[in-house]
Amino acid sequence: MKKLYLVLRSTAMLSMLLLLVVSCKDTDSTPDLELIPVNSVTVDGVTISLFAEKEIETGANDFYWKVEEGNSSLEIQSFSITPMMEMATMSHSTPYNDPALFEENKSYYHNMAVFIMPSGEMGSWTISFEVETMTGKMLTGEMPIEVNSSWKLTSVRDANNNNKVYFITWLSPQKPVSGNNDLKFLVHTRETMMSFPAVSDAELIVYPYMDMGGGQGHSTDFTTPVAKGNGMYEGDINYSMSGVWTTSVQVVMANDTLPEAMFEYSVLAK
Ligand SMILES: [Cu+2]
Repeated sequence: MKKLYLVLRSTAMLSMLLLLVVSCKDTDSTPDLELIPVNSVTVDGVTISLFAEKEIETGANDFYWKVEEGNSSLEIQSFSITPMMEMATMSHSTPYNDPALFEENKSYYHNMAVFIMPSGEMGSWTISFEVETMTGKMLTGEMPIEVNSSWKLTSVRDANNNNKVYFITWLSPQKPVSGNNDLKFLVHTRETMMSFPAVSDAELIVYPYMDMGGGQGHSTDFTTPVAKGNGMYEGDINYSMSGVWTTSVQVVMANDTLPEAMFEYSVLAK
């Protein structure tokens, strides 16, 4: 009798534990996702809202979208966007992908956009969108956005191939600190004003350097970023000092080596 009681008791405890685990998982979601609202547009009673992790800037930006009718998420069939910059004599897009359901928090759709130019006197950015509802209704609209300039994007031209332009994006660290950091780059090229494919089969030559003045300077420990697909290159870097650093990046392709792209930025003390 006592044995049965113990078994029952441990079963009860186990299910309580399970319940705890399950409810922890349920109570949301993405505690480290801190988003700022960017803009929102309402079409036919459906509100499409854009959120981001930081002010939008040149280089890589994670976008989080909500599609809501009233105050609740609206189920949709498809969601596509096109970022466009209107300039005086021409217009162009930028490297981006379309929003897909954000698995970590399904009230959002997520995509990435790499802005190659800041907003300003040269031109302005809008994102046009097309959302298809479950009943097949197409909701289309345009959302103006402001893109700030940053140090995280550079471009170089391939003199041996019609001056084809390549965009090198500093993806990580977004906020460099002394000690260890992931070191990630994105590489894209431009086929047309609307098409900016990722360059996934290159090798990078990277050199971090700190100028100490008076002709003195030094590098630091790092591992060279290697291709991971979709234009992504991943390595790491261990900054030995805080202060101003430069990092040159050279893209080496099968038949060609591009000129050096240079990033200059501050490393904060940890
Ligand atoms: Cu432009």
